[in-house]
Order: sequence, then C-alpha cells, then structure tokens
Amino acid sequence: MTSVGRALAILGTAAAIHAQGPSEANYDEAKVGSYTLPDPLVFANGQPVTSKEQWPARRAEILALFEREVYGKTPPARPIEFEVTSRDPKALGGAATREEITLWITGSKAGPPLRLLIYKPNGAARPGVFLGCNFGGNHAIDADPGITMSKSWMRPGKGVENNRATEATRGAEASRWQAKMVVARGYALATYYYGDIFPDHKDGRPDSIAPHFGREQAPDDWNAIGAWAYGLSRALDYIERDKTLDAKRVAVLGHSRLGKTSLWAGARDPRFAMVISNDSGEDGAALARRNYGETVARINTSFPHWFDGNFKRYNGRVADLPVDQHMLISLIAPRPVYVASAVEDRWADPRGEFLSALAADPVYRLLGTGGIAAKEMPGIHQPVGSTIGYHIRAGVHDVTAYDWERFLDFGDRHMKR
Ligand code: GTR
Repeated sequence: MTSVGRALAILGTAAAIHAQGPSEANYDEAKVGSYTLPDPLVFANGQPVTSKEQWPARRAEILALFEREVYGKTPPARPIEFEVTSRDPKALGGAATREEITLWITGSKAGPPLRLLIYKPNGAARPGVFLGCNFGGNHAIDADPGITMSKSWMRPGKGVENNRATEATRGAEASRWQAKMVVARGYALATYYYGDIFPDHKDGRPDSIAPHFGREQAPDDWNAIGAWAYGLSRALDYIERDKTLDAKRVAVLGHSRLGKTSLWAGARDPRFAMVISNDSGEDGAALARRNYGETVARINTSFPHWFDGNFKRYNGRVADLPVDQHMLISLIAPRPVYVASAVEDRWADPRGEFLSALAADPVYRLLGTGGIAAKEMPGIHQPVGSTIGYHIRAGVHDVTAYDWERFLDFGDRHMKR
C-alpha cells in the first residue's frame, strides 16, 4: 500500500469509529458483564403482580418512575387550535391527497406551531395512520415540490446552511419515509419536523414549547424528548378531529432519538393503537444496564437537553436506576409494539434492543396477548413476534424499505378494521 493509500485507510477507519460513536464504548459481548433487571411484575412494596386486574396500579408506578427519573413530567395536555393551510388531491402521482395543517399546541397561539403534513391514500375510506416526527423538515420526506420548506432551525448537515434547510434537502429523507409505499398499502402517513417543538441542541429550550407551560425547570421537568412526544399526542388530537382518518388505528413510529420519542409517546398516551421503535438504542428500546455501545453517561453528556435533570444522577450508576427499558415497552402493553434493529448499528446495541423486548414479554402474557413468541434473538431478516414484533436487518443505522414493509405487515396484523 502506498503511504497515501495507508493514510486514506486510517482516515477511513477513523470515520467508521466516529460513525459508531466514541471509542470508549464497549463492543465486546464478553465484557458486557452481568446485571439484574428490575421486575415489571413486582410492585415497589415487593408484592408480585399476579393478575391482569393488578396491572394498571403497577403500570402507574412504572410510568411515574420514568417521568421522575428519566424523561421528565409532561404538563397536562392543552386544547389545540389548527388551520389547514394547503391541500392537493392529486399528490404522489394521484395516489394521495396531501394536506398541511398548522397546529398550535401550547393552549394559545404564542408558542411555536407544529406543522403537520399528511398524505391520505385516495379511495381508502377512513384509513389508519402511521405518524412520526422527522429529522430534516417535512419537505425532506418526499421530493413532492408542493411540500412547504421548513424555515426552522436545523442541525448542521448536508444541504443545511446557517442552520436552515436549503432546496437541496427536498426529498433527502424520502427513503426513510416511503410515502408511496405507505399509501399504496392503504394507510395515511403523517409527520412533523421535531425541531418545530424543541430545537435539537443543548440551548434549544428557550425556543421550544416548554417555556409556554410556565414551569421553572425542576429536576423532573420534561425536556426535548418529552416535548417531541407531547407534539405527537397533539397531532393525534388533530387526527381525532379529522373524520376522514381513523384515530383508533394510529401507529406512532420513530427512528433513533425519534424512536426513543415514539416509545415515550406510546407509553404515555394509550390512544396510540401501535408503537414502532426503529434503531432507538440507548434509553429507547435498548437495555440501559447492558454495557454495550452508547451508555447513559455518554448520552447525557452529548445530549443534556433530551432527558430530565434527575436522569443525570445515573451517569456511571445504571444499576441504581429503578427502571430499565423493558419497563418502557411494558407500559405499552397490551397494545402491539414493534422493535427494529440493524446489524451494523452497534452503537444502539441491537441485542440489548431484542433482550428488552423479550423482557417485556411476561407483561404482555399476563395481559393475555401472545407477547414476543420467541426465546432467542432471530437471525437477520427473520422477523419474529406476536404482539411484540422484532427484526434485525442487514446494514447501518437508518430506516429502509425493508423496515417499512415489516411495519406495514405488522400494521395489517394488528390494525385491520
Ligand atoms: C446519536 C445518539 C443516539 C441516537 C442517534 C440519532 O448520536 O447517540 O442515541 O439517538 O444519535 O438520533 O441519530
């Protein structure tokens, strides 16, 4: 190898390490160590939960722990106001009707608005909906030139200049949204830009919806993930008002930090009929106690604005957490939940995502569902599950057509009218 070739190879390795996260992370299964998970089916006072009638009381305990120690407390919902700002009945080559709706979600028109984009399949009567936040602005989810460009603050990235999206980002995330596939399968697709609700940087809070709820920032106050999830519930309020959509069949989904968000939204708001986590990793689907990939200390350092103040107390002390992420999945029971991983997404700990889904199985069984219906982590492209679905696919941290096909199949199984 020439010296230039060697230098490039080294650079390539450095880039690969960066993509996976900082080098202090453990990627050695032999070094994961042992851990004991808190039991979702034992009350705080040590009494076991033995019947499904007892579950709501235990569920309330677990929800309160996640609110206090992890994601922060969400203020009570305020009524929405909205305005439909555009409508095109011949979108996506005539397959869908595209609508844009501005929602005010802070109880007045003072706070930052949420701009919802919906594609409704033409010819489908009251379709179910796949709803999730997007990373790049609504205009990035499809090349459709009729989508309004986001003017909100954006993290640096390709086609983003001075923290604003440029035309170059139109359709940039189309492969992650598969709008045509979703409507062809008879579902509506609804999404909003997460940065509208809480700009995703450590100083984003003053420009978020949070100050409009008038609370001082207490250690258990909500933060970015709580606010993004609140937006999902308000989008569901709107879907309930739109009688052309079936609000009883809404799947909430998200990728990565937005997968953490969809799990939290689905855990809090039982109106979501189904919940999907894609590559949500640390403090999403993956077990926090498993020392593999990203850690609690790392995430709280990189993203201090995602979780509440109390959560920082668990940096380097995960064994002291009164919850782990299988209990977050348990909060969704008995509603269907789907967890998706990718082999090369080691930072998110694919095995930890599976084991968390598996550890929620006893709750799903107690509530009379089929649970995960698997004992071992399946191989690549071998989806498993009954009421808890799981797959691991080849490739990197992303949302792909393969993932969407599985989500839609799962939707067909559980959200058929
Ligand atoms: C990473 C973060 C992950 C995941 C990811 C993403 O940097 O460490 O927890 O959320 O970002 O959202 O893409």
